[in-house]
Amino acid sequence: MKLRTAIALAVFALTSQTAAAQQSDTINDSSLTPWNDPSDPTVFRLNKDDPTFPGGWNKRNDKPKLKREPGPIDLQRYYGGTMHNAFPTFFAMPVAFSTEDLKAGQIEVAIVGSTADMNAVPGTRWAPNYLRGFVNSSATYFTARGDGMQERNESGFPMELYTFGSIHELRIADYGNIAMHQSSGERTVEEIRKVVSEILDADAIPITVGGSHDGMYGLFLAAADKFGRHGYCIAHFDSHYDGVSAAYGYYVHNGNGIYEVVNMDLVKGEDVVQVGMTSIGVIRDDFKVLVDKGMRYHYQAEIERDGWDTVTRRVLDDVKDCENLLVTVDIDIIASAHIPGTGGREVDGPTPAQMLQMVRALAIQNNVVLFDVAEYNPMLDSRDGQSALVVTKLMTHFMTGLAARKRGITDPFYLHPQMVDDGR
Ligand SMILES: [Mn+2]
Repeated sequence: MKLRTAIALAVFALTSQTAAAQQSDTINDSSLTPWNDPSDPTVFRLNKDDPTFPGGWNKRNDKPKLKREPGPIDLQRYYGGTMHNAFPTFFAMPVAFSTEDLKAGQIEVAIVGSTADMNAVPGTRWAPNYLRGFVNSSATYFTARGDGMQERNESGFPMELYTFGSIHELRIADYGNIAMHQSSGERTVEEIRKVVSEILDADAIPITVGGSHDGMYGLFLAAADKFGRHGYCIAHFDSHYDGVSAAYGYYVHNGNGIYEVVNMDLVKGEDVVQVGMTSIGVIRDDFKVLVDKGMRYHYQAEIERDGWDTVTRRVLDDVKDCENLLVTVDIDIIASAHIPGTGGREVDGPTPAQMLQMVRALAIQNNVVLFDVAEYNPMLDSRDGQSALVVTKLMTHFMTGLAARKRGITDPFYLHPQMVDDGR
């Protein structure tokens, strides 16, 4: 072969590899959303004469994009002060509406509210907006030293000092809420896939917060569209194993996301680890299907026998070679005395402090590409917002871990020396 031909072939091979990396085969694979198959008689017929069909519920408002340069928008009237004076965005952060806004602001973390609401006890749809108000009242001060993102993030933020890798060091935006379709979990999941993809396309880390756990299939689709089939793994924390094959005939259900993602072959079974289950699983056939495909798991019974610290190390070991890690936390994993505001309460399970350590450790050890805190139901929360406080802390501790990793810290259990020095 002539040298020139060889070079041309090599360049072609490189270019096609790049093209393949940019376009995941999941994007146009209709078998991943089988509920849309028009040739299938079990597909529900919708009323096409309805003037709000098909997109009234999730039609985008283009006004925020008019007459401005792309970038995060700072909504705060005041230079700083108490959070009670702040416009209620997550942590008083600027808002963004598009991939372009996130890119222009070099945003690293975009917090987006999920309003999915398919738990047997409804109410998770109110989670994100309730949390915005709560976050602002629980964190006393904010400071906007100027108009820029960096200034906003540098001070007045509710730090978690454990690592001294403070979340001031991250560029954060509030990406608004993801609409839920009131009659269709499938449509809601499609919208979750779309909005979360906008964040991933900006190479930012989405923190999805609030909604019921059926939303996780939308996260899994978005992650596959970005990182490719088998391109990521999942750490799933939950009192329930969410791997049931029985979902009353529906593809989208808040107890079957793990079963779906493995059986749709988006993620390999061996790339899934489940932690904290207290209930059904081991005796079921669908559990055996997942385990046969390599899924790893740590029941609450194992935690009771061996202790939280030991099991935490096992979990970190399970995912240590994972290139892109998606972490999803159903807050019902935490013992219900600490977290009344969720629809699937279990009395046993870790304390908030133990879960905070876990999410911080994962954020330090792994390249976490998406962090999900699901199943917060403010309608069930105590009046003082006990559960909202735990959800807020899960977010801040995760971001503290990210900040520590950004500083080059690699020990997942790193604690700042001054924080563990007893003063002698
Ligand atoms: Mn769950």
